[in-house]
Amino acid sequence: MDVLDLARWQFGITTVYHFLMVPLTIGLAVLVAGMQTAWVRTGDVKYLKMTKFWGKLMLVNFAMGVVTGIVQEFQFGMTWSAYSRFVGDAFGAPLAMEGLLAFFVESTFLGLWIFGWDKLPKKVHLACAWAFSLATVASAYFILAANSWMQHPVGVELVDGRPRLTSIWALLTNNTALAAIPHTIAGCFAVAGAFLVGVAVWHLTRRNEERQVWRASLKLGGVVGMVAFAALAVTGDLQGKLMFQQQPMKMAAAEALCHTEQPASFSIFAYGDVARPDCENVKSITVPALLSFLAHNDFSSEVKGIEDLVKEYKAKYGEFYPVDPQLGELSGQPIDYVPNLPVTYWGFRFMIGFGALAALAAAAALWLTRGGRMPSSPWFRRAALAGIATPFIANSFGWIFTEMGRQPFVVVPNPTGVDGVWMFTARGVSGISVGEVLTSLIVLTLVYAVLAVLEVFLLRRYARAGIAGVMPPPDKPAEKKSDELAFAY
Ligand code: HDD
Ligand code: HEB
Ligand code: HEB
Repeated sequence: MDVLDLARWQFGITTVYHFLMVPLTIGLAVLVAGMQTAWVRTGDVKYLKMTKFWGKLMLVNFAMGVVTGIVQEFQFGMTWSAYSRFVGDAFGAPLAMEGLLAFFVESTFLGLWIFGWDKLPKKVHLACAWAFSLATVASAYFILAANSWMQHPVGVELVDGRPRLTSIWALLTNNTALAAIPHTIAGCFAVAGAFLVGVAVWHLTRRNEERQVWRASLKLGGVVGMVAFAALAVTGDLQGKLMFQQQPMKMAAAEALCHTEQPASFSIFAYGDVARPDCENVKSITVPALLSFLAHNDFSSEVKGIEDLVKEYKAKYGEFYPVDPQLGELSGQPIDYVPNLPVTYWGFRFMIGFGALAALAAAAALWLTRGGRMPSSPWFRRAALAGIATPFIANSFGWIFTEMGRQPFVVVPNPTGVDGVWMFTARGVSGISVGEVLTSLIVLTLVYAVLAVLEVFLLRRYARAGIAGVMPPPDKPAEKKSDELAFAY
């Protein structure tokens, strides 16, 4: 493996890992603020217990999210310095906004929330919860605006071979971003919903305590999970339509659509050698004309296949990489414009498939527990716990598809944008040695593995402790005091 491969693996591993924490933080933060609102409005102690219990899990996960985020940010400078120089003038701005605005607001109000339980007026304290959770959403907005700019650069001019921002507004209202943000946030709620259902079912089937709290959590999680999936379908459809215009190769790759079709059929299951871009041996079970509909909202339009797109790309962006030692093994070699087909094809289907599974699991949990029922089979508990994983998996595949589908570009050319604002991934990597990347790859993977173990250990521990772990019964005031300190860390 050369520097490029290692650097890509490193970014992929660390960032997929970061995105295990992110959706749980965002989804839980908003739901916890909602629970606290319910408590302030009704005075029902059930909601207070929910706020404290889920709030604590959110805090543990948030801490991990921050650590994993900080560690992976180093990579921009370390392994992707050429890329960072290229994009710096364009999306340094949203990233700075993320850091300054979102992170300061996040941490300030989170601090006030943690320490303010008995000190701040109830409503002010509640406002802190909302300020914090909305700040996590704002931070998602900025970082997704940056990522969307890589997928579809807008709002820049080319100065001395580098894009320079002309309009921050264009960047923040990039249609790619406006579609990706609700899709991603809905994915966060899918994660939080499944988490609530899984943990609540665990408690309901094991112990006979605090049933009201767990019932309410289960219901909330189930409903949120189902609504989230509906929102994912609507926003995903929008993104699909944009992608046909903005990154036609990514969509052709998602479908392993080798030859241009009119009308184009949607592939459900392909078998044979999906990895071969000429599609010699690929057979596929298809729904006629559905792909045309996904792309253009009608059942007859043409969708371009990989073959034709490769020709177009070659004509526009060249057949060979320039001869340049910085490009390593790729120097002077033909440019492969086809993304990794098995990954994009199956990544797209796993995203949708695991998401659908999460929605089905949510619906099943609601149905099986309707009207006070509670299945006693251990399978119900196991299935609910396994269900926690499904939206995490869907999210990971969504990103893997999105990020690997844009190869070989790290900044994808905008078909209607300024000429020259694009960059090959091979061009973005730092001029460092294999040994250096290998070292950071191994160190980071180990650090993240340790963090993963710690995260699971802590979440399990606090999830099992239940309500007594955050709010001991009122008849034991002495314990209450020490526990509050523990809650405040
Ligand atoms: Fe993130 C924390 C950096 C992708 C959402 N991230 C976090 C921190 C850093 C980063 C330095 C700690 C300080 C802070 O809270 O701001 N994040 C990155 C980098 C990314 C990235 C370099 C991409 C390569 N992050 C990313 C995405 C999203 C978030 C795509 C949302 C959709 N990040 C957050 C968050 C965090 C956070 C919700 C997540 C977990 C957490 O806070 O608990 O604000
Ligand atoms: Fe990214 C890469 C995922 C976000 C930037 N990524 C990458 C990869 C993956 C990912 C898997 C690898 C691919 C290849 O190579 O093929 N992402 C991801 C996820 C997320 C993300 C999961 C969530 C967290 N990104 C992001 C953002 C940004 C980015 C936000 C910006 C800002 N990426 C990036 C870069 C890279 C990546 C720069 C490197 C280059 C390449 O292409 O690779
Ligand atoms: Fe998704 C991405 C569609 C579901 C998560 N998505 C994506 C894309 C598309 C889609 C088209 C790409 C974009 C670009 O690249 O630009 N989806 C879709 C559809 C569906 C879905 C159609 C059906 C319903 N998803 C889903 C789910 C989930 C997801 C369920 C989870 C849970 N995705 C995702 C993510 C991503 C995606 C995370 C990445 C980011 C963005 O947004 O971009």
